[in-house]
Amino acid sequence: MAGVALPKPGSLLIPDWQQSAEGKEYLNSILRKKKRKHFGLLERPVLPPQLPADIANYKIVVCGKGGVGKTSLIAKLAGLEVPNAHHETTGIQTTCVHWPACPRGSERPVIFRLQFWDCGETALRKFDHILPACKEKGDAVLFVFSFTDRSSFEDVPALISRTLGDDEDLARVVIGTKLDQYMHTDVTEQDLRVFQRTWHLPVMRVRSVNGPRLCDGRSLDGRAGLADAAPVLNGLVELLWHRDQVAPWTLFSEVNWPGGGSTAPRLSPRLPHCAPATLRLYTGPHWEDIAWATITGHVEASPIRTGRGQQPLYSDRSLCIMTKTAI
Ligand SMILES: Nc1nc2c(ncn2[C@@H]2O[C@H](COP(=O)(O)OP(=O)(O)OP(=O)(O)O)[C@@H](O)[C@H]2O)c(=O)[nH]1
Ligand SMILES: [Mg+2]
Repeated sequence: MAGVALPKPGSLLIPDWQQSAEGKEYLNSILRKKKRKHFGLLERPVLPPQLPADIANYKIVVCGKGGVGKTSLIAKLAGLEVPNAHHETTGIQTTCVHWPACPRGSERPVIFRLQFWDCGETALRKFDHILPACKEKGDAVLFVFSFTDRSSFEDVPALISRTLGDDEDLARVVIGTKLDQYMHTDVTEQDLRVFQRTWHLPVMRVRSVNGPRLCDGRSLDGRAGLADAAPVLNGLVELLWHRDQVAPWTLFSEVNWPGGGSTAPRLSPRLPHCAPATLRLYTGPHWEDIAWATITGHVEASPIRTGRGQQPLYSDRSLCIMTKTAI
């Protein structure tokens, strides 16, 4: 299980940005009448024109022993009602969570669109096709254990080996649930320190319990729920951002482009033999994916495809061309 260089919390994304005046405006896009808004697969938050944002999509697989609290964790992050009783998740259940955050040095916040794939253990055991389907184009796997069930914690290394091969490049994150059940805790902080020293994996802790309700006594208070979920969501998106934006890229070449502008220059760099690859260019605070291409030593990266419509995209800087072998 390879260890990855982890970002220091707050080193890539502005900590507590959601509590700033600007951050609160972006948070409003995922709230409606004080409740959390829920988005279907094809929906996204609607932002007024004065609040520009990029959208970054990630697929996150959630696995762990039956009853540890996978479904409850996702419900808590999505602002849904956390189930009081255990109902086994049969098959795969997907849930979309949107979370705005702001990279350091950037004027443009990012809406992280996290698509969680919750797979029950029985289904995984019963049907061989479920795990590959979950991992396909996945970005991270959350390995969930419960603080009240020591065997679920001790099984985490084996669970990781069962789920991912050494060559699979999804981020690995360990999450301990039921932190509120401290009277019944079976896993100590010392256990977690030893685990982290041994495996070099990020470990998060959660308590997936319903927060306060609105005056109607029924609906969950969306803003209070967001405050509860913020530490986990911020930790998760910073890891994903690091993995996506910083870690795997190697500098291939740099192009001097003094004028900048809204149309990109023609680039036809010679690439090393690493086909297929993604080209990526650095334009100040952002990385832009500019092309997917099957490369046989040569790639045309023009016209450059970006996710930002017609706006001028590039500042007066040189372009760094980064390559990444496709996963
Ligand atoms: N107090 C407390 N209870 C929790 C927490 N997380 C989960 N639970 C409870 O644990 C039980 C099982 O939670 P689920 O989320 O259904 O577990 P699961 O991992 O999805 O289970 P499977 O779908 O069978 O794999 C439920 O009764 C939850 O209410 C937590 O953080 N604190
Ligand atoms: Mg479940």
